[in-house]
Amino acid sequence: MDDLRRKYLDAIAGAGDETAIEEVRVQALGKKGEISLKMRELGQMSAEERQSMGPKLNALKDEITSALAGRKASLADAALEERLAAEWLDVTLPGRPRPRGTIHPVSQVTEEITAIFADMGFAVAEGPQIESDWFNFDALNIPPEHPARQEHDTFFMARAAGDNRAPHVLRTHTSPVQIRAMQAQGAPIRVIAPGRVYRCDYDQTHTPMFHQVEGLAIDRDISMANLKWVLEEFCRAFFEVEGVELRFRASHFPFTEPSAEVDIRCSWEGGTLKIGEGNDWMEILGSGMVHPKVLAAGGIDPDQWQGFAFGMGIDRLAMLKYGIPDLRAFFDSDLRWLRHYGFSALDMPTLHGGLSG
Ligand code: 2NM
Repeated sequence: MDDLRRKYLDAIAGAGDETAIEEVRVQALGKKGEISLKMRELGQMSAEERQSMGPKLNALKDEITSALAGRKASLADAALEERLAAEWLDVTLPGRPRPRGTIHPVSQVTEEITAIFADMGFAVAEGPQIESDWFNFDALNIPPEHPARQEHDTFFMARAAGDNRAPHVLRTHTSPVQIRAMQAQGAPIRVIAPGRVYRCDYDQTHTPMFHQVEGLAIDRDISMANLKWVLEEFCRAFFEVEGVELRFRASHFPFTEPSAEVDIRCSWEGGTLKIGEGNDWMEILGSGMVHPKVLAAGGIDPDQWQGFAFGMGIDRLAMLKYGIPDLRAFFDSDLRWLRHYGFSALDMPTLHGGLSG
């Protein structure tokens, strides 16, 4: 009995992990374990022998059981101590500096516009910034000799010497994205195309790269009335004022017929702009019913379908909404300016959460 006791207590003391402990337990107390077998032999002993051996074996079993549990606990303690020693944190260290960049007003306003039109069922379409002249002009009913081609201040890409095909251009509007969307999806369709556009023009109010968002809705019975509702709903949501009032003025674009420029009622009293009140009007966008030739260029049958389109400048909308006086500062990458006019990366605009936080 003493040999048995020594053997197993030594084995337990020498067990280095849980697997080793379990091995010792099976060897001693498992179904076919050495001590279990001895206890089974009690049945064949004389009553006298049984009376002396029984309690001793039971005591040995208890002692080994508690030695196993004790060893297990001390191994767990040691493991915890080791982790605590390895995984520590100096809470007196200084914090990391907050990131110093912010969301650019153009990005913020693009997200706001996208959220408003998404709520009205418009998907976002994207396309290349380098376009063929067919997508940028011809498809939009601006043939080679049309005066609008000159008015667009187009940047032309270089062709290899001897290549006499018409050069590609930096897109002068995002309309080619809408042509591509018509070709890819067909009708009915409801998309907006926000993005960078380029015109060779640089002064107080123009930068050679700026941002536009254009919208397109085509169905069997879309009318100018739908256009007016969509644009009014947009302005109410974007400028966050209930009483917006729009004025549609007859105009001309090659890609729409009829065409209208849209003004918003505002006041400049005291040098600050207020939208929705006052006696001034400010032009904010262009629009119209998509020209049949433009639908055809998009692969859509103009005898079956009709729709409206509109376009506006994102940079200018950002200046108006957030009181930013100088357009050129948009592209200076001045961190102090960004910290003043920029937005937190954490409050993305949603209609339910308030557009501009
Ligand atoms: C504007 C004004 C009026 C316009 C037209 C199209 C297209 F591709 F569907 F024909 N997209 N955008 C459009 C119409 C743009 O911007 C002042």
